[in-house]
Amino acid sequence: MDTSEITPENVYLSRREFLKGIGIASTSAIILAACKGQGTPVTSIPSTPTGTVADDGEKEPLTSFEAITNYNNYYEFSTDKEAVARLSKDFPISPWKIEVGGLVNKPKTFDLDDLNKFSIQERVYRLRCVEAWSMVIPWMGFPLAELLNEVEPTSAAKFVRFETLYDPNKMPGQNNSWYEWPYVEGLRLDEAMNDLTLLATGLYGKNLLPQSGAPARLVVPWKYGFKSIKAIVKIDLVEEMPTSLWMAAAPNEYGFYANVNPDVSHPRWSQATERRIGETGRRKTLMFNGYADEVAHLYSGMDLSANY
Ligand SMILES: Nc1nc2c(c(=O)[nH]1)N[C@H]1C(S)=C(S)[C@@H](COP(=O)(O)O)O[C@H]1N2
Ligand SMILES: [Mo]
Repeated sequence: MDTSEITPENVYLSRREFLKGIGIASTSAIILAACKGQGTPVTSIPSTPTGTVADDGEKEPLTSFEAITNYNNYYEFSTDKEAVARLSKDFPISPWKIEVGGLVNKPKTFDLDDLNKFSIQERVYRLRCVEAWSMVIPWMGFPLAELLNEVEPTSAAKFVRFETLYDPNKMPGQNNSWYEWPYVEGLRLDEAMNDLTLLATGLYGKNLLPQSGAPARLVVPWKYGFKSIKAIVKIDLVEEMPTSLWMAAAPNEYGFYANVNPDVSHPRWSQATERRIGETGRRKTLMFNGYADEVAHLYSGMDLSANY
């Protein structure tokens, strides 16, 4: 992850153009069902994507489908955000299996049919990359807790470890020996069980495209985007804190918790503000990316200034 996160203007397509593109009038009703606390989640289940995410009375428009699917961090394909869509176009996402095991009573391998049995909700979340840009994305998915409850973690399980597919023939970026592949991420079990934590299978009402982490990726909206691991093939319940790919690559820059925090700078840049893709100017970064009401209790007693 470098500092060159300037978004070229051509990435931006207005919502109006997007809606025209998929044949929905731009005057379509905005459906905001449940909005708790400071902002999000907006846990409505509309038939068409919702228009905005509420934030202290301010409306934050959805990032366009074009931008969400053409400006991607996915190092298995490229470190060039605008090349990922093209390079991942033919990545095979079916059949697929996610092996869930470790410290559980009922280990299970989920195929795509199994994943589709969970009831899919829409969740509009901010995504805040550690590089200081952000988007608002209408995800489709289900709480990870539902899947974890099905396998029954034992009392010894303290963390959840996630792994992306390892296949350098299909993911050419994995030939880059700067990183220890496969991509690995982790959460504390209570973080993984929080209702905000999603296993996402779609966005804008459609199945995920390869560049967005198809067929299933994690979404942890109060943490920097790198925690939201794509193309998951393995989920293990473990006792020890997992070492993520980014912790291994640059331990002085990327920690395990990676909670969005405007007061803790990255060693090479400030995290106080962010560039919202599709907008000019910058927005103030919010503590826990605006989800403090939902998750701050998970960290009571922790020194957040050391929590990068
Ligand atoms: N497997 C894998 N997952 C990943 C990444 C990656 O390179 N490989 N990049 C992360 C980073 S840094 C971010 S910001 C988000 C970007 O998600 P998006 O491309 O859908 O916006 O995915 C995260 N998940
Ligand atoms: Mo990121």
